[in-house]
Amino acid sequence: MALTTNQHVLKWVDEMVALTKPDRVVWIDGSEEQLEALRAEACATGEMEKLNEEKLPGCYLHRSAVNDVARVEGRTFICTRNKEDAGPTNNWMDPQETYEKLGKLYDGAMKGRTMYVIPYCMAHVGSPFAKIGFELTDSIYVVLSMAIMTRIGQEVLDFLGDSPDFVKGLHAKKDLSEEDRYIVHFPEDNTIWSINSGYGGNVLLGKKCFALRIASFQARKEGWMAEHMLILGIENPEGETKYVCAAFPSACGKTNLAMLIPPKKYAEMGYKAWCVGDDIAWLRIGEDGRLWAVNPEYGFFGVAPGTNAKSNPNALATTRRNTIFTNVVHNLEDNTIWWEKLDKNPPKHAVNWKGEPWDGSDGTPGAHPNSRFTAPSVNCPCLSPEYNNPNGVPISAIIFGGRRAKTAPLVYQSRDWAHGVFVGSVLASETTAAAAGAVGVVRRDPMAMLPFCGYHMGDYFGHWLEMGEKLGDKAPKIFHVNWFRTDDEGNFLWPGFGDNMRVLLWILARCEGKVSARETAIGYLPYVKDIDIEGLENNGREFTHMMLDELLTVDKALWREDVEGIETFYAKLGDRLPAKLREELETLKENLK
Ligand code: OXD
Ligand code: MN
Repeated sequence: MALTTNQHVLKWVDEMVALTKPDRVVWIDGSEEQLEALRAEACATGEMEKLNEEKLPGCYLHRSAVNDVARVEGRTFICTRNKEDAGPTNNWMDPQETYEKLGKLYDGAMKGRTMYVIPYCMAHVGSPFAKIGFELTDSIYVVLSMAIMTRIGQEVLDFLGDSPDFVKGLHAKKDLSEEDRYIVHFPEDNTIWSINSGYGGNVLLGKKCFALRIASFQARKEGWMAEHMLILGIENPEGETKYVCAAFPSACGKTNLAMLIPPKKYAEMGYKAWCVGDDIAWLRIGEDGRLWAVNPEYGFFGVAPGTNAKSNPNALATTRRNTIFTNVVHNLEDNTIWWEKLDKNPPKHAVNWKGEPWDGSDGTPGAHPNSRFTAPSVNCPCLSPEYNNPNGVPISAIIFGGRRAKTAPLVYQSRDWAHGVFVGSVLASETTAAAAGAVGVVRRDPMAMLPFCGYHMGDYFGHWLEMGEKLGDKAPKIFHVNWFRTDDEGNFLWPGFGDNMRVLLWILARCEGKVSARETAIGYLPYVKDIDIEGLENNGREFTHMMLDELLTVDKALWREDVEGIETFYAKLGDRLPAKLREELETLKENLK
């Protein structure tokens, strides 16, 4: 039975039912009874397996199809009426043609199946940031995952009332055909269509599809920002907390930074770190003129392999209850789970991510490298007390970061907001052995939004510049960090992890005007004396001022090479690239002479 009388919702659901022809339609009210019945049903059909209730209470294992294990950027489209509006960094298809073409694929796609109607809210129900979406899906895994990742159910419908302002998401698993797999966005119609996938990033439509691609488009129209950023609070011994947002391309330790554990020395002094979000930030200018951020999500969809008691104890603790694991190893000895680098004891009697018997002896990984946990935010031991504040948290600094072996120093500050937008716009990271293809290739990923910006990147940079003008002197300061500089043997020069806090403290001191800096060709760099290295070790050796000095050098020849890459990237954006950013590039070139 429909749970709303909203005619806009009912009419659209009817149309989608007529198209996909499910046997049954079930509205998700968000109650524990309903979710528990769905868990039982998923276990009965083999879609999920219940794990050891004592060791992992409320936890389940799911395996996706082996041809369906990651986001598919090549099959992801932005369908704006005018092709130019999607820009050169997005795949584009004509909206009308796409509705027709995909309409044929959806026709009868849910025959013999159940359609679940999930009302969900990104950000806190009732808050100024809140945006409502519906996902129609034929997958119980999606329903249960959305129930972790977003706020769902009756309260969302009550908040929506009769409004037509909601995002319409349609997902059908169909037959998981790779050739007919599509993740398409119609930003001008607030619509998302996903078909032939069951993998989280393609089918949990509240996340990348809505909270980044559609929301970035809405944000430009409405004067706010939807960014691929973590939100972290640092509390000092006096009990004052300052917040930063940070954008990193994938494989740069974003979740680790979001859940940072202060080094012992700082913890003893009374410093604390608080996680507000690990992936997405929605930012608005508050009544006080400052920039405020919320995490619109309700859970974490994190990469499992590499998560362990040393790399990220908070993330590990977050996954110990009410979590869905996807494509990890099933340890049959005690009905628990395992993944590479969880510990040094792979189970002897286990099933790998493909569902095959596995004991690790053939050298193949047991968990898929992109295997995931879907865990409720409330589980996180360092979750910020402000996480549930509907007004969000005020942002002091925005940090961009990439993986650069040589070029970028440990940290630098932009000269002003426009220069900071330039720094974000040319954000780049070098490929690692974790991904297929050559290692060390520089990939430009502006603001870490390359696969997630729902419109033309040039216009997106323009929107950033406008936000800076509105914020004026209340704008957060913008920084760039690089935890990944290496020596000539490829060893990391900086210990990273919790010790990144030492760099964050310099950043916050800069925001408060408490520390000076030296001006260089690329921006402001710290004086060596201003980053605390007391008690710091790297690779078992004492960390010295000389090492820090090396991390804070700017090699102009390398930067001149980088400028060539920037020019190629900017050329791609054509005349929608704001003139201001071209000027910033000219200034950099001049400074590097
Ligand atoms: C993610 C991603 O899964 O950025 O968060 O790819
Ligand atoms: Mn992400």
